[in-house]
Parts: sequence; structure tokens; C-alpha cells
Amino acid sequence: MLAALSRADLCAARAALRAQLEALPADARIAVCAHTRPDGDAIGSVAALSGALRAAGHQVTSLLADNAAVPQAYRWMPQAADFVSAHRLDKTTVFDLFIALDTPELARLGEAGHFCRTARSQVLIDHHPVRIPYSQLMLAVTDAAAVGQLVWELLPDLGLTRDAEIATACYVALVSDTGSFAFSNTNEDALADAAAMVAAGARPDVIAYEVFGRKPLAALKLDELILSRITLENEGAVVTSWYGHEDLERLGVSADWTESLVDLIRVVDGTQVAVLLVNGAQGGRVSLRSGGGFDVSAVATRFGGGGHHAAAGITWPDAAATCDDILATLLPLLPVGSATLAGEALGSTLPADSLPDSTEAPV
Ligand SMILES: [Mn+2]
Repeated sequence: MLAALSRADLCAARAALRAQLEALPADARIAVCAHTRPDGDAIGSVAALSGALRAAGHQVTSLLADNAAVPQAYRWMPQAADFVSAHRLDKTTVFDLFIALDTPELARLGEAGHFCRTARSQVLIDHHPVRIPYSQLMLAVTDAAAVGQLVWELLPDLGLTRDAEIATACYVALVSDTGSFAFSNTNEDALADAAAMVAAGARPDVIAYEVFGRKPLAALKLDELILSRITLENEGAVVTSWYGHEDLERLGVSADWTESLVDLIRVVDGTQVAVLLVNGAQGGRVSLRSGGGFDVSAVATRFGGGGHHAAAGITWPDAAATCDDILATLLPLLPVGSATLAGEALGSTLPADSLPDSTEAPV
């Protein structure tokens, strides 16, 4: 079952969610959680919805799916201190309501999946197609640019307030999943909602600086290493590079700074597909990006990965495979010949977010 609503068809689902919230007893416990390896949409949407529910007097736990802290790029957010790792939560805790955000598959809730399964009811709010529904109520709106945008639009219908901190969290989600309003999901609705968030107190300059405008020197050294390892394959159609967990250790770079590294190399003129290989401690991972002409998700799904047409990822099924092995397997499945020669225009057609964990792709 492919459950997807258009944003206009949300009324019934919104009313059902509002009724569910209003029926909760005063001491009810609510968990709000997004996917593993959280990106800006994951952190921003959880921060916004948790904050709005707390302001209405609900008892809310903002859960992190991973056994990790909030990624460094989002620790400036006032709500960052509210997050708790599912790993550290008492496993006997039972939530009355578990709200999953931006997580189309239960597996991508990581350790938080336990609390979703044991909760008395579940709601999923997402902008991905959901192949195997795992919640009682689902608001899956595939034409929304970010889940943070859906949350922003949903709050008034739920009778919840939208203050400057909530507007900021929603903007973090939206600016992340639209690639700073550069990807193909940057449409009139996304920009109108962004404008409303700014009117409510979100500061685009401050947010851009905090999220994208700075990182540790060691993270730049990792960028430098990846750039130094670029090779062109398939007669110039494929740009590739790699890094390993030993590079992160040697440079002292935390995993927080490894998101979207494939975007560093995808800009090489004339290429159609970018492949970033990661030799992780637990095996290989692959991030794939295309200019839009080639469907990288079709390649990813052959190896158990997933994603979108222009952005996909794979956790390589054979953990013993080296980056060279993986590349040798993938290259015959990727386009051959320079995009310039083929006359194919490359655009910024990337979908926004990152597919949690099992894939290195945008969710
Ligand atoms: Mn998202």
C-alpha cells in the first residue's frame, strides 16, 4: 500500500490527530522521534513539534534514534537540550503516543523503534512514500519539501502555537531539505511557508550561519582529502571519491560532519552521477547523486538501498567488500560518457533530505 496524501487532502488526518491529542489524559507521555543519522529536517521537525506540544502542557520526550548526541550543527538550537537518546531511555518506558517524523520505515527509527512498537498508539508524519505502514495514523504528504514544513502547517490545526523558536526549528528543517532553497522541491509553497516562518521570528542569516556557515577545521581537512581522491570513471560520466573510518579517526572528525559530503564532488562539470564510497567500521556505504537524468535509486535498490531519483544510498550488503570492490560492481550499472558530450543538462534536482542510516540518501 502506498499511502500518500496531497497537502490539500490532509483535513481528515489532521482532525484525527487533533482528536487523538485532545483525548490524551493529562499525565499521558508523548514521544517525538525522527530517523537515525538525523539531518536538519529530522532535528528541526522534532524540535518544533515537541516544543509546541510542551507549550500546550503535554509531557513530551524528544527522542534521538541513535545512541548519539544532537549533531553539532544543531546544538545551538534552544531545543537541543531537550533531546534524549533512545539508547539511554529505560526500556520499560511505555508512551501513550509515539509520533514518528521523516521516517518512512520502522527500521530507520533505530533503537527508538522499540518505543514505537510498545507505544499505545503511533502517528507518522512524513514526506516520503511509505511502503509498509507501521503507525495507526499516517500523514504522508509527498509533495511537502520537508517534514518541518508539514509540522509548521499542521500546528494551527492542532490548536498549537507557533512562536519564534518553533518557527526557527521549522526553518532549519525547510532550509536543510531544500538545500538552502536550491533543490527542485523549492516551490511556491515552500517559499511561502519560509516567509511565514521568518515573519514569526526565524532569522535566515543566523540559521544559515549556524547550520552551514561554520565547521571545525578537521572537517575541512576531510573535505580536502575527499577532493584529493576524486577520480572520473565511465568516460567522465561518473565522479567518485572515498573516505574510511580510519581517516575520521586520524583527522579527528566526528560523524556529525560526514553528512552530504557527496555534494562536494557532484559539482564536477560534465559528470552525470557522483559516487561517494565510505569504508565504515561496520562495512561499506555508498552515497549516490545524479543531476536528475539518471535514476540512482534504481541502482541503490538492487543492493538493498533506497532513496530518490536524484539521491540514493546503500549500506553495502557484503560487509567485507572494499571500496574498490563496490565501485567495480556499481560502475557497469551507471551511465557512460560526459553529460556535456551527451548534451544533458545538469540541474540541482536533488530532493532534500537524507535517508536515514540504511541509506546514505536523502530522506
Ligand atoms: Mn525530510
